[in-house]
Amino acid sequence: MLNTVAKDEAPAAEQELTDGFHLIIDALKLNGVETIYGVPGIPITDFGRMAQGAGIRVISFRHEQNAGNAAAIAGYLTKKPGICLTVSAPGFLNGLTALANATTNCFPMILISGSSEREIVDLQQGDYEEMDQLAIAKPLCKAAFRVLHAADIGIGVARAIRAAVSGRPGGVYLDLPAKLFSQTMEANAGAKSLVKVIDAAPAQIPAPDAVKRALDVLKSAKRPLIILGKGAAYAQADDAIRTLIEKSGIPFLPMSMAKGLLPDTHPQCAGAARSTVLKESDVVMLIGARLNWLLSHGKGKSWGKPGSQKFIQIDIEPKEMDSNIEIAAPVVGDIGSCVSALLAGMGDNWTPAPADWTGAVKTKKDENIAKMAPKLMSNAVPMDYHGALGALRTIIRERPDAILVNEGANTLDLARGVIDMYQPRKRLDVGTWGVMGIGMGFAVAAAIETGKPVLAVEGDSAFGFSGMEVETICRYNLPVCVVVFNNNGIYRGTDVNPSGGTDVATTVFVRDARYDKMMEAFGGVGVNATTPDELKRAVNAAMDSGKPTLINAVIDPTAGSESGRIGNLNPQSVLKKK
Ligand code: OXT
Ligand code: ADP
Ligand code: MG
Repeated sequence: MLNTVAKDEAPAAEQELTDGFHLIIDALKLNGVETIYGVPGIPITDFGRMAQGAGIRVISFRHEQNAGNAAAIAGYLTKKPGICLTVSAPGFLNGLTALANATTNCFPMILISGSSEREIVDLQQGDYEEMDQLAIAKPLCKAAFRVLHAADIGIGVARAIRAAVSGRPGGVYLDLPAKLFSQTMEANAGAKSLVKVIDAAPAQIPAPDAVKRALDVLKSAKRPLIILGKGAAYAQADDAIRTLIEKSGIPFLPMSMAKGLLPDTHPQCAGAARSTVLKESDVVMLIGARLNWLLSHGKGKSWGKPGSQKFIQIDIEPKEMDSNIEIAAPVVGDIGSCVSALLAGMGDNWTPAPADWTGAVKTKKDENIAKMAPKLMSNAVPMDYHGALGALRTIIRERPDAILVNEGANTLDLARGVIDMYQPRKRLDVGTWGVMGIGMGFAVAAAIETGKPVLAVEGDSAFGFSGMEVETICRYNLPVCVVVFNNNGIYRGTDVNPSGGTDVATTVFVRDARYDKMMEAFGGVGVNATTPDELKRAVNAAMDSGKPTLINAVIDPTAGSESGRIGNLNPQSVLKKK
């Protein structure tokens, strides 16, 4: 509240006033917002200061995309919308990639941007950072709102929160024109205009006949499979999901960010028998996972013969059903409610999955694990991916509550297979879009939201997209250890310019760069690691000390493959190569 007095409007007693700045802060605090991720500047510099003064933690980044990614993953980790705050036009656009990525991944976040004067923007008269931000944000997020009057701030914030977390979570844009911040209104009326959102993400109970249909399909299965996606991890229904898996005895395949929902070392985990279970299962139950490209759209050579597999899908979004193939048993609702209903319907005499099927899955999985084991012992110098990842795998086994952030191509795909996860929501990665640049934003928010140590395993290219945020990590003294897998480039460091010209190849970086020096520049710890043993010691020291650390892990530049494990998605020219 303001102490300012509006003398003209105070007839008898002086009126106490509030303004847009205070109302926005009060509305956010009323709804439990504790942290804002952003970049200051016109017109939100004072807002950031005042929010900090009012006890909200305001984390300033070097680039809005990283702040946006931080907000998005904060939303995923907490089930509350993460808040990103940016300036107008260019700052807004920088945050927009993260907002779109959050929406694509079903992470709840709110991008709040200051904007220029409506009257000038709408007449296109060339205001400072002029842009019709609301119109631009709309197609890229779940909902977009603009607040023009101080009296509507409470409703505007409430609508943004509800839109972000209810139903399928996603990104929401909230446009706050500069004039709004200094608009005043009578303080009591202002306080009354605020809205505390009750039951922001209401339970969505599945229809009983949908549950029965799903159980009937499941009962008929000879080779059932459960696929757990990041929606299942997000739902925080960990105990119910574990009970469902164990009671049914069905092998489960975790999608990348669902790894650890049940430990990867769980006897029913089929992560190491992926191809086999996708191809040979006859009933597949999807829990919070979409049949998108990451599951080859549920058809084609990764799957069984057309018509040989039936799908049950649990999802909060009805439109997801039949998106790619026919879903025999759609179960629409929130995962906690759906899984509980399935468990209740299974009763006490459920027959577990047939032993010949679970045995076959186990055999394949043991085979693949045995095949990988010797590679993880590799002490080759320079390190290959498996040698380096073998060291990191041990560290996560010994520190299962650490959060693993992972991006890159080979660095991503190989780490996903090698590093077992043991606890839910501990693996954060490039998600549905395979987007590079999430690394440091995710790492900062993971440390802040959970207070746990963070290990960010980054390809050298991937790291470059958000690398400047090592300063942010040092500034807030966060327990983040970044390991840059430095193979001198994108996929490999050995490509040559096909023209024979003096420019290096398009995928190649400065040879033998020392990324560790970047962390040292800001007072953190930098280490150059050339062997798995050095790498392991440096990561353990970082995790023990909690000091911001960057380890430049020197990786054989010839070791990677084009696009990691998704090289098949690269279009090929049919013409003869020049
Ligand atoms: O069953 P089979 O026999 O098939 O075996 C499977 C498992 O059963 C088995 N497995 C195991 N065996 C033993 N033990 C264990 N524990 C185990 N676990 C599993 O292993 C195999 C493989 O299992 P997996 O991995 O589960 O299965 P698979 O077949 O790979 O799964 C398919 C997918 C599609 C689900 C999976 O591959 C996946 O999730 N992929 C995600 C890929 C992805 O998103 N990649 C990132 C994008 S690549 C590219 O676009 C890049 N760019 C362009 C760019 C991007 N992305 N963004 C922006 C903003 N701008 C540009 C760039 C610039 S990557 C990139 C940088 C790359 O360079 P870096 O330097 O950063 O990285 P390096 O490559 O390291 O140099
Ligand atoms: P993955 O990439 O791990 O396969 P996706 O992002 O494709 O996962 O799918 C997540 C799915 O989970 C989305 O379809 C989303 O609607 C759904 N989802 C998210 N939260 C919930 C929830 N609480 N209850 C039910 N479904 C949810
Ligand atoms: Mg690389």
